[in-house]
This record gives sequence, C-alpha cells and structure tokens, in this order.
Amino acid sequence: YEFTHAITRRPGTSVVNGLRATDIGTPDPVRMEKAHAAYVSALQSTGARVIELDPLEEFPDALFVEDTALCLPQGAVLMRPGAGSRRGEVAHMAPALRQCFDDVREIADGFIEGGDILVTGREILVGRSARTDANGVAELSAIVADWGHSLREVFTPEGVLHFKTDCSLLDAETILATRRLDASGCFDGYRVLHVADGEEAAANSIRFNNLVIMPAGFPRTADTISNAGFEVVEIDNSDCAKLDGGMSCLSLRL
Ligand code: CIR
Repeated sequence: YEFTHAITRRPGTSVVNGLRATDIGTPDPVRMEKAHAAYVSALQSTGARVIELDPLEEFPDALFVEDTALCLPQGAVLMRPGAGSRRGEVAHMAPALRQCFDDVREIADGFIEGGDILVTGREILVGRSARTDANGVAELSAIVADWGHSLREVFTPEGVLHFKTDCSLLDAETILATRRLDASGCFDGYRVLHVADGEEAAANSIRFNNLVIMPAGFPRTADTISNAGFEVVEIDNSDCAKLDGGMSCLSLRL
C-alpha cells in the first residue's frame, strides 16, 4: 500500500456505453470527469506522481485501468481480460508500463482481470470469476513465482463482478471485506474489518500511502475505518457505480 506512482486514464464520452451487469441508468460523463479529477487529486495529495493517460473512445471501459495489468515491485504483468470488449485495452496500457518497468510479462492463453487480484503483505490472492479462469490464474502463478511471490486461488462470489468488488487491503494484514466474501474463509489468518450491512459497495476502496480512499455515501463503514486509525477520503462514485466500477478499478498503483 506504499506507492510512488499511479496510472489512470480519463473517461471518454463513450463511457456511457460501458459494460454493466444491471442497467440502473446511464453515467453522466461530465460529473464522472469531475469525480475522476478528485480521485487523481487524492492520489497526488499523498506525494505520488500520477501518470494520466488520455481517454480511449473506442474502449468505453478503459478508465478502469486496474483490469489491464498487475504491478509488482519486480515487474508488471499484462492481463488478458475475460470481457471481449475490453481485451484491446491492454495494448494501449503496455507502453506506459514498459516505461515504468524493465520486466513486463503477459498472460497469453487464459483470462484474468486485475480486479480479481488482491496483493497482501504475504501473498497474492486471485479470485476466479466470470472474467478470470483457471488457466489465467495458473499462468499468473508461474510468472509471480519467478519473482518470489506465492499466489493463492480463491473464488469471487457468484454475481459479484470482481474479487476486489468485495474487498480491499487496509494494511499488510488488515482487509476490509463484505461479510459474504469473508464467509468463504478466504481471509482466515488476516484481521478483517466488515463493511456495514447495506454498505457492500464500500468494500471497493483502496489504501494508498497515508489514505484510505473510499466511495462517498457509506457513513457507517467510513466510521469503522477511521475508528481503526486510518485517514479516510471520500470520492463521489455514483457514476462509476452504474458500470460496476469503484475506487480500485480507476488506477494501477506502483
Ligand atoms: C466492466 O464491467 O468491466 C466495467 N464496467 C467495470 C470494471 C470494474 N473494474 C474493477 O472492478 N476492477
């Protein structure tokens, strides 16, 4: 959770066509752009440098950069998104990663999206999901083993887009999670803080340097996190939420 850089991509006007599991309305690109700028400012306020990439109109979901790669201290891995309409985003992220890392590997065969990967202080958890399959997990496991990391395959609950839709890392051994995900036992051995009932969407937050950046509108969970000693910043996520996106999706952190 200590980073010197982040990579983001500004939303384009095509974001109105972004993927969504259930249609609860069209995002407003203007309001989304404002929220995105507030998110970038929050990242910068910690002293990190944010590399802001230009919108990619041909890929409506391209602002959700997290799904295109995994960044580790030893190198980056280009993902292979399970969502066909998103697969082409990866080639547009590769140049930025090649500038930041000497070692850039890629997933060549299986499917895996960054939203299904949680890096903790001791291991890399990857949730199989509708977007991430066993082959993708196995390929990533071999790559990160080369860099000295151990990877554990877990399962994203049915009906939940990504593993990190339902959890985030708060510090090396503390995880914020929904009760439904924690109930699967995947966090045994960690300290787990639960989001408040009815505030499940607050689970997609990020610890970024001194801050926990969380979506606005979840006051009981915000209290839990700040009572645990973390400094909380809230960002309007009402438009990204219409596309099943949240705080983690909007950046690659390195
Ligand atoms: C999608 O369905 O792929 C996008 N609308 C949302 C991606 C959110 N990304 C993430 O949770 N890492």
